[in-house]
Amino acid sequence: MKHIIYLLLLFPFSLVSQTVSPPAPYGAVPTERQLQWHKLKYYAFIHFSPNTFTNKEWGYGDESPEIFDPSELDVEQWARVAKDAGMEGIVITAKHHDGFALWPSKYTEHSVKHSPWKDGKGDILRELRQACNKYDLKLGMYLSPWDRNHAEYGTPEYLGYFRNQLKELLTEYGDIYEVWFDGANGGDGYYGGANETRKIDNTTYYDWENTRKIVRELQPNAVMFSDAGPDIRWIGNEQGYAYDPTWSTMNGEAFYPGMSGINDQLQSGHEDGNLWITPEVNTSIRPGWFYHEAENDRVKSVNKLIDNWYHSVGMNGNFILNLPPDQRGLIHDNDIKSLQGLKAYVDEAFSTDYSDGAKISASNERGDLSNYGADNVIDADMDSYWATDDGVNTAFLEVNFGREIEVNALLLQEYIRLGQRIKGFSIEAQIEGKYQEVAKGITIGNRRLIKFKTIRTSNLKINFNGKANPVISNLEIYRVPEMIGTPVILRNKEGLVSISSDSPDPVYRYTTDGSEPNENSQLYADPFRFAQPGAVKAKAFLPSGTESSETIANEFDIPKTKWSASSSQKSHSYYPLENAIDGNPKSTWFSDKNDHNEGPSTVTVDFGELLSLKGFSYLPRQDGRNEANIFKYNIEVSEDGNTWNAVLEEKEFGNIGNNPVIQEILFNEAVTAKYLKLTCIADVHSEGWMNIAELGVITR
Ligand code: FUL
Repeated sequence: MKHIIYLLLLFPFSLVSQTVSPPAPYGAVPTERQLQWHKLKYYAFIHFSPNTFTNKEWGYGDESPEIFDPSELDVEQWARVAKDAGMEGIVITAKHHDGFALWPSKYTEHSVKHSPWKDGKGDILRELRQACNKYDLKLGMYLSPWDRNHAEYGTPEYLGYFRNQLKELLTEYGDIYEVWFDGANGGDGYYGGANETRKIDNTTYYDWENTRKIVRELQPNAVMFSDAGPDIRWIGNEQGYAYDPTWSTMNGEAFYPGMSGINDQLQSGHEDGNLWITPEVNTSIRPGWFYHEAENDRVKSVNKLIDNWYHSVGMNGNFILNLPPDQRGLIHDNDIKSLQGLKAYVDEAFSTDYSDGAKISASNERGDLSNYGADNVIDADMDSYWATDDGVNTAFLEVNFGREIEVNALLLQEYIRLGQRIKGFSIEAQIEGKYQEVAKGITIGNRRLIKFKTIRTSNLKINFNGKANPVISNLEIYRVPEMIGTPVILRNKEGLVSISSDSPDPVYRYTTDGSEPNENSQLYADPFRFAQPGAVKAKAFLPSGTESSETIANEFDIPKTKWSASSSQKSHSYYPLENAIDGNPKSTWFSDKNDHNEGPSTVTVDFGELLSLKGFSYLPRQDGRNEANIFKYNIEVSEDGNTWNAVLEEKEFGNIGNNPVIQEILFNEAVTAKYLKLTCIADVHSEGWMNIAELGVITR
């Protein structure tokens, strides 16, 4: 033993260099096919079907193939637009819920075969394959499991049909990089003329284990998307936003496509989950997934798309952006304009990487060896990485530019072959000789873009806190154009108003007297008390100029300081009742679907004082889904909690399934009440549960 120690002292370097192995993987790690997908960033979704011609979002399944007749269909235009936008592939709705096949499937007559387009001889998927080849784009297939046209839907026979179609898609159209399985199922449909509601058991009906095997066998490199994987997962909203934290890991076995009430978990993933299932962030460039002429003026702005970019590509996800062709069969000019704006921003913002030529050092380098040195994060090689010694889970990188420069954004990438290890990081900049924190976050994963206020500095320090020793493959440093952002004004239960936006750059000026804010209005610093009814109006300004956002106004009624709530149905364990009255539209209360009481469920709010009520307001969940939204309801009020007075009976929130905006309902006459009871007679899918993002009153 003594001899060995002696030898170690004599030849530390040579011995250590032979024994230092790469860090051991931490937790779940990606498969080869997932790693290929992680190399992508941004691709198109195409929603095209009879819905394009009937102006619907969900076709019933009874649409005649005759109506599918695009006048100038040019699939090459789609590919050209996608390529020019910097996209890397296209995923197409080969079959949406209406059951119409965009290819001449052997297994159904409900397809392009019976459409006037190309006299029934056309095949959109074949044309798209060729266009993708021409523009060097990958091709992915969306095949809706729910089929509202098929007579056998709901019976075991349908599964054979579904699988046959899947096989056609996977054998006839070359390499497929992604297969998209949608979990949506609304129940009713045409079903070969039966016109009825058919419920299936999502956990067993599609026999996912064996259905997925078909994809593995026929397209082993394709990743499969669904609400819950197996390869990539839904981000839990259709607005195109991933937030911090976004774990790539999930306890995915417990989830299945179409499972409801799990959006928050899909959004964040599970820290230390046992499977690697990273989110794909999806949204449409328009409000709807299919083209509607009435939405031509509601195409997402360039700023909105930039925001989506930071919250998808920049938040450990890939970005799939829907570009729905119009009735001509072309992507509309307004959509193209926004796409080009995003492309111009990305090209400009990320053109100069200030890590080039900078000096970099680390607080610790694994085995003191250059193969794990800090330099690896700024070489162009994504397979080289900086790592620390085992047990050194807290460490920093220091970047010296050799001169003062302006910076305001960083890209960080973990070497994910070894798992997602970072659980916290912060960025400090040397300002006037002292390090000051300029940004921080929780997760990194494959890619994290973090934007902060523009600063002048010669040195940056990035602190990492790992679950295991940090393993970082890439660091890039940018000075991106500043963004104004749209102010969001919120008031919490205590009556404190906060103003923020998704951009770190702007300052906010506000008024509380109803006047229009301008550059001389009160500058927002910290949350301020506004415990009274009235309007707060705010505008965002870039600190360096007079450029400003539109005015955002939030009309507040009385504060909810004294309120408390109770419900007849238990709360879902993740979503407490307090969420319904906390002033935060993002936090939602869900009742527990499994807690069935006799009769309909109620929520009662105790205002803590007598109020004169002119009406009430209901905001359903704001995450892009509509399960558990209250559809039919009663309102009762009481002064003492014993005697109840029916104010509204058997009312409906019209179209709340499709358009989940705030519902402001006035009573016929003002009533005095200390208590308000909301009874949910039916939720939009009649599943026996409900949600409330925010419940409010109208007193003015
Ligand atoms: C949802 C579908 O119901 C929508 O129609 C759309 O296809 C979207 C991408 O997924 O679940």
